[in-house]
Amino acid sequence: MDTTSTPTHCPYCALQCGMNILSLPQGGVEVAERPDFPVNRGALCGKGRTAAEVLSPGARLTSPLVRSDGGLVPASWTEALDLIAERLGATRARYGADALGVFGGGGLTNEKAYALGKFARVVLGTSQIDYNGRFCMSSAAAAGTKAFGLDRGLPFPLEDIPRTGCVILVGSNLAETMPPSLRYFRELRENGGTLVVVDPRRTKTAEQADLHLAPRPGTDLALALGLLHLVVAEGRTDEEYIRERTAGWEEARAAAMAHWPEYVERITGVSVPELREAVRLFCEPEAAMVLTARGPEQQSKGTDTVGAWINLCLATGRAGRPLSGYGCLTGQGNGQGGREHGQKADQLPGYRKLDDPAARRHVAEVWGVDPDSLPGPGRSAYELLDALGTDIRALLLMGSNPVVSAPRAAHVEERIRALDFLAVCDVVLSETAALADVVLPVTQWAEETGTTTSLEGRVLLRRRAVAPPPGVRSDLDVLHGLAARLGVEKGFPTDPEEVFGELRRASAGGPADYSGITYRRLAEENGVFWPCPESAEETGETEKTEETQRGTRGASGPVHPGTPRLFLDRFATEDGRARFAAVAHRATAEEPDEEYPLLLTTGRVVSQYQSGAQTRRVAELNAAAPGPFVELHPRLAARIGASEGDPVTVVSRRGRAVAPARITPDIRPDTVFMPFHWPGEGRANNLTNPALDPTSRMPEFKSCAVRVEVRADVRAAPVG
Ligand SMILES: Nc1nc2c(c(=O)[nH]1)N[C@H]1C(S)=C(S)[C@@H](COP(=O)(O)OP(=O)(O)OC[C@H]3O[C@@H](n4cnc5c(=O)[nH]c(N)nc54)[C@H](O)[C@@H]3O)O[C@H]1N2
Ligand SMILES: Nc1nc2c(c(=O)[nH]1)N[C@H]1C(S)=C(S)[C@@H](COP(=O)(O)OP(=O)(O)OC[C@H]3O[C@@H](n4cnc5c(=O)[nH]c(N)nc54)[C@H](O)[C@@H]3O)O[C@H]1N2
Ligand code: SF4
Ligand SMILES: [Mo]
Repeated sequence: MDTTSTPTHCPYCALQCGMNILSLPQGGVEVAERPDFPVNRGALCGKGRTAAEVLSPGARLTSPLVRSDGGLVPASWTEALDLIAERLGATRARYGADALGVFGGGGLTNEKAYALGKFARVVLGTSQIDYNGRFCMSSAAAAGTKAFGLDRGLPFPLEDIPRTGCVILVGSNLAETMPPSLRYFRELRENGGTLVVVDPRRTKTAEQADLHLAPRPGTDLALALGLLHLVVAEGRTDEEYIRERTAGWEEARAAAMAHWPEYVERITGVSVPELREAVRLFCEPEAAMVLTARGPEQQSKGTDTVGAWINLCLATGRAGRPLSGYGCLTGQGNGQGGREHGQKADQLPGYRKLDDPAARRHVAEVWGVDPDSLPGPGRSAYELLDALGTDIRALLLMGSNPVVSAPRAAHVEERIRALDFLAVCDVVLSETAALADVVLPVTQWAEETGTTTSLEGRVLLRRRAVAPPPGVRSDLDVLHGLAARLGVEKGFPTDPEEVFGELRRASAGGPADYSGITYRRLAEENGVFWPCPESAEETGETEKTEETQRGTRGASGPVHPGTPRLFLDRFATEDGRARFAAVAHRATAEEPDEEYPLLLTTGRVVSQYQSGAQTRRVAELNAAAPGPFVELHPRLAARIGASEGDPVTVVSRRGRAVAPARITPDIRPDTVFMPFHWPGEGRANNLTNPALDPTSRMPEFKSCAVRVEVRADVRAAPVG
């Protein structure tokens, strides 16, 4: 037998790097470069390179598990599915459909996300569904929808970055979170463009910047307003663009004018000369971009904050024009598609709204149900988790590990333990799966076919490359089996291409229209950017790009080429104009005080992924990033008597976490940082604040008030 090579994509982040999976003649699989995929051109980070290790039976689950005498014991699929259906049915009969919760994930393929949303509404009849994407880019999604009428993470492909004049990268550490993407920013600088990084830490990404602004966590809103103030004061606005393509400028302008540079300097800690320099770098070239990631978004004012950064783009004519625009760097493998097809509390497929009667009619027809039978919008992720064991009595969870990743995690863990019944589908025994009554072992990326939508809005085909081990079934199989047991025999196919066919019809005419996308096209074209209606004639939108030339004729007219670049002619609002946000600075939900004098912010390291459920099972990654740590500035360390490696205790109003000190001048002295990838005593989310953004319902992962303590027996001699 020869080695076979299958082109596919990485299981982890939203860059969705192309890779080849080699099936070796002696057995086993290897990840290899796939230089023909244009986004990463063969480059992979350590997580992608080692992803095949999680496929091995030693690392993962291979049998359903059922709780018995307090422990989890192997069971047959029939037993496990029967038990879940029976318990969900009994809970619904006793307490009503809304006592059933469903929690999904942005790592699930489009097909799974779609089927999960449909399962909740059609089979369970519950409104109580949401997913971990709420904790991810929901603030940017809300702000983008308000401003542009449409939320697609990047409204342009990454290949545009090297050709713009300046990029302001706000709260993204992409050198660690999407390493192959760094190439685009290097090329930008080689071409004479500049990079401005806004991060309270001097990260690996900030090291690449021409200018690094290090604001206090949670003050990006004031920072953006201060920059806009200077844009106006220095006469750098684009009045013609503002007149022709926007609405709401007067109010936004007045709000910015109230944010004097000296006032902004006091709030953010970024000096007035630095603010002026950022404005100069952003405004001098002909084109420029602002990109945000979790730093400014994971705040209880994340939506307003992103709105303020969009205002800066709009006031300077830098949105909906070639090589200019605002974009959000989506995080999870299918962070984009996962937010479009119905696993969100308020949503129907195609990015339709659950409370829109026309959307309900359209989707109900595709599903063959009465529109009135569809429940209304439910609760957001944290609110749903907070309600477990009270009005939500049973939960089906697929693709998330909230025991590690949810804010105020000890409380969330307690709520999960208070459930009458928990069923978890996962590839590994995650910390959350370990609490379940039934665990179902499911197939992973390389063992199943499906589509994901990358941070560029590019829909991609992830192909099956290897057979799963015996005993493992796909999430689609699980939903099919449960639906049948709960009386819905049809409508939950197990073939992903069939599910995608239905998703195309359900999304047709919606904001995220996939109806013109087929598996065949995805395989041939290295992905297709949505919106992509069935036929180019339907919209008359044929973009004048190479993609158009490639389009051939389909059954119902010319094939739509897909839409790599959005908003060039008009924004997706009713009148085609972008909307300024009228926003003003406000404090974080929890400002430091005498008892909790410091700010904690949290995030990621290059060698672990999210809750670590997958990457903590890979030896090479664990060797590189073995456990949590607390980053402290040398001045702070000296003041509390901590030396490098000392166990320090971080205390907030929610709880405490213990981890070794990592002392570095690369962080602000008033701020400490912890990565959130680990459970146990170093769990960063013991500390985080579930204060929610009023619009996006995003929790404040990026700032809460803490104090840091060193045990008396390890305390270093006081300095100075
Ligand atoms: N290695 C690795 N890569 C990943 C992931 C992973 O877990 N590990 N997860 C994927 C996912 S789902 C996501 S969402 C992305 C996240 O990708 P990023 O957003 O790049 O990751 P984070 O580390 O959460 O946050 C980025 C930066 O925000 C800074 N920051 C903290 N507080 C503030 C603030 O108040 N303002 C500003 N401006 N910055 C602040 C932090 O110091 C940090 O350097 O990464 C994806 N890629
Ligand atoms: N303090 C702090 N907390 C944070 C953040 C932060 O910056 N700071 N970031 C937040 C963000 S941006 C995110 S996205 C969340 C992510 O946090 P989680 O939602 O916990 O994400 P993962 O760890 O990726 O969990 C995915 C789980 O699904 C499993 N899985 C993978 N693929 C599949 C599949 O196809 N089917 C099924 N059934 N299971 C699968 C994995 O093994 C894993 O157990 O964390 C949030 N939490
Ligand atoms: S950057 Fe993201 S998609 Fe690329 S190899 Fe690493 S984890 Fe995978
Ligand atoms: Mo995320």
